[in-house]
Amino acid sequence: MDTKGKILLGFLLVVVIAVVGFGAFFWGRYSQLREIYDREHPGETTEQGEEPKTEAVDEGESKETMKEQDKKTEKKASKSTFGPLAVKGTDLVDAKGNKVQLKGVSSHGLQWYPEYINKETLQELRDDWGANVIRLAMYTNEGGYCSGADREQLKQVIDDGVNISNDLGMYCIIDWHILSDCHPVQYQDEAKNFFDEMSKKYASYDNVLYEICNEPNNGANWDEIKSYADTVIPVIRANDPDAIILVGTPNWSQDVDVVADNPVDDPTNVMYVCHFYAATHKDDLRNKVKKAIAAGTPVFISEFSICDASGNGALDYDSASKWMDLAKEYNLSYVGWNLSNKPESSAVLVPSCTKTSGWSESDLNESGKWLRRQLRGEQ
Ligand code: IDC
Repeated sequence: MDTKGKILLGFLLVVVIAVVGFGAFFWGRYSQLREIYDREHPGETTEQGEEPKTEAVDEGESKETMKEQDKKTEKKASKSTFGPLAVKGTDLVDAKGNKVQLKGVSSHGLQWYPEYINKETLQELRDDWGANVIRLAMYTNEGGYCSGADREQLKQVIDDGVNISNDLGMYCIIDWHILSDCHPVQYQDEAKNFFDEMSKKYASYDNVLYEICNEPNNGANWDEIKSYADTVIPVIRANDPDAIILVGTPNWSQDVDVVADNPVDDPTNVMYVCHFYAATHKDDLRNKVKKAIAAGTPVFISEFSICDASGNGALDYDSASKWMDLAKEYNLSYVGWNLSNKPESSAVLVPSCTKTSGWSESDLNESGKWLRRQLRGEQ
């Protein structure tokens, strides 16, 4: 072969190698794209030789991102100690059906004492006191959410409470604290808007419980409360289908025994609230609780203290221990009133204690010492 021939052959070889190389590269890339497309479009096939649409790759990537986000949400939601809760029979249970008892502390009115809703306080309540739930008492009247308070500020405190408790593996009750407004229907529209917003925001959190009316009173009867509950519950369910919802009962949340004849329309994961103040409420109320449970009503004690019903006065340790026996016997959750240093015997801190954490025994009021011992399982 002469020189010209060699050059031509060399040139042809380079062209063949280039064609084969590019071919292999494009085939590889095509197969890769097609695989992604097929994975994201199961059941669909592209025509032989048809280049898969590039959107398939973009869509695939965005699905991946969504999956990643889902994982993050799941992670957030699964931090609480027992995972998502449910109601089975009259019991609060975890996802496997094991009985769960929530025990903890309620804030005082968030419009007055927001300073205790922070990480150090909640962590101390969890680690030193043994609490697994915090209740966020958001008054509606009394200068609260529906009577002049800065709503954004209150919602910020609630958001802190929800997120901090979630990070700590604790549960958190968002309490629509009606009291001097007596009838839940008084602020029903505000309640619907509020719970719509809360249940949208916290739909992915399994540590949030919604308490829709603290204590109906002054003649608010069960028909009225039930009609309110049947209005607010669907609002929550539209956003958060499984969360535990706590419904107050007539007579400052004492008449739990009237529910069984006419429970709320959608009773799934609903519990009914009983509140007691041990120095005032004794066998009569304990018997109502037993009667309610015997009739199949799930009861949750979302507020109590061992003083009298004014939130003040002498402590009744004997009645308190009877209540705790009842709670143990029926697996009732209970939340002690109140996390503040207000000069009243239900406050867990002495008035001179201005610390919001790092408490010593002498910082605790007598009811606070009792509650801490109780939550720690020492009595
Ligand atoms: C009390 C507080 C007290 C406050 C009063 C009115 O301890 O400092 O001045 O409310 O806002 C309830 C209520 C709860 C009461 C508590 C004691 O749910 O808000 O707190 N109590 O009276 N029901 C029965 C007793």
